[in-house]
Amino acid sequence: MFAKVLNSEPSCLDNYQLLCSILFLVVIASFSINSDASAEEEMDKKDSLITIEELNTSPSIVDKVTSPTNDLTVLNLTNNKNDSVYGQIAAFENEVYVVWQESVNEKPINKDYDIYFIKSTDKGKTFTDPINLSNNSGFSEHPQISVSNNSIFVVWVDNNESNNTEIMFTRSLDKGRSFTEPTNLSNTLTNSNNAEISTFGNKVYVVWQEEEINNLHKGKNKNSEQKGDGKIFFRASLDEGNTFHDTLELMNNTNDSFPKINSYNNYVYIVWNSEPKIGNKASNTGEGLFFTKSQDNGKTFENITRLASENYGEAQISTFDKHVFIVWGGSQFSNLNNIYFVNSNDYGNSFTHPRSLFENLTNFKGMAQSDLRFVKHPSNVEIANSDKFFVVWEDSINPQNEDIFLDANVLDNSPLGHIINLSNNTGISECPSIAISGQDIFVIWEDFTPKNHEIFFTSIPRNNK
Ligand SMILES: [Ca+2]
Ligand SMILES: [Ca+2]
Ligand SMILES: [Ca+2]
Ligand SMILES: [Ca+2]
Repeated sequence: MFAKVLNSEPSCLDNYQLLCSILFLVVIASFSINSDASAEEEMDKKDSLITIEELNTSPSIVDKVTSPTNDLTVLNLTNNKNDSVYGQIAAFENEVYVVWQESVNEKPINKDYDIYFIKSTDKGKTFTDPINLSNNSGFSEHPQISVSNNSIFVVWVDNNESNNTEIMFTRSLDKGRSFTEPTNLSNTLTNSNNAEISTFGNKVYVVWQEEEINNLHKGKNKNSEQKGDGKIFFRASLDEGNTFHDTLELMNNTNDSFPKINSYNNYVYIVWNSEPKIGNKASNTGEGLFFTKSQDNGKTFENITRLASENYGEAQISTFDKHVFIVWGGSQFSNLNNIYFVNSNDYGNSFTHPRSLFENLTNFKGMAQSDLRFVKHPSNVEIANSDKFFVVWEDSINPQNEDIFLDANVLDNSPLGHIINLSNNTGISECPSIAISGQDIFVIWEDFTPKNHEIFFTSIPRNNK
């Protein structure tokens, strides 16, 4: 689509454009899980929520940023000549689930991509052969995955059914052994993209961006980059994705939005950015980072609040019990040199003002910003939580290399340090996704070090003593 690439750093979008010579909207990987089992565990541990103070009192992070990496085992999950991109990960108990988007042929012409799924039953030591979830001739892209007990839910964007993009949905009720025929959740005449999914118990929630300009309009304005209004759409299922309620429109007049969603008990939380529109600088009330929540399983949503009006990017949201954590770095629209966050301890009724993760840390330790050399232009921030929140992101090492970092500040008494370079290789490593189950942290990302996009995987014990 018509993304403005203001950021010269490689990003998911940039590399993909280079490779495929096509334009499209990027969905940055995101997800987090809330299983019932972990929820109960989380209730017990709610008072151990990571706090700002805890973040500030870390020992030196600079010294520990790279050294532990050599101890990590990194698996190439795809290891083929096809274009393997946009991986997403979820975990439940000993099982690890991964979805990604891959070209059917070595040369990804004609946008012939499908959505693939693999699983591990041994905490990521071994994985099954892939299942093709989309298996159509359309451009199947940007999968998202969520898990609740034995049920796995996947959405992606596909243009197979019509001349615009739709949000496709499939589920597995048998731990990924089989999946249902995909169904069309959006079913609109306009482009439906940037989908995200959240699951809690037997409830399934999907949010996406709907775009006014569709392919019919494009026929009249070929090569036009003018965009119409965007909208934030939402659908809920209360029966494990068997049926979905009608679509709700949460906000209109948005622009280049990447809505994110998470849920806990009856609460549903949604956050999204809305970028400035060209020629519409006079009024900026529609720009920023926005939030709304539902207390009734997505039946109704409360007033929209603006969490940030500057230094905002593509956000991610995570929650457990009464705690809501929203974090963001830069995006292809905004080049931030920090990671920002807000948090709520009252079910999203009120949030802190935006704070920056590393500036606070720097000031506390008296470090110069230049010492934090691994925090240049963090982007594609992802978050997951169990009783605490874990953040991964990509950042630039040099113009030819990006790496994946994990804020492991919450690794209790761990010798691993506090910020870990997970990829630590020579090529572009990007688009991380993170999941937590029990004492294990699982991270995947897209890596071009093999001179071909592959999905890389690693796991880290939370308490590596
Ligand atoms: Ca590949
Ligand atoms: Ca396809
Ligand atoms: Ca559509
Ligand atoms: Ca790298």
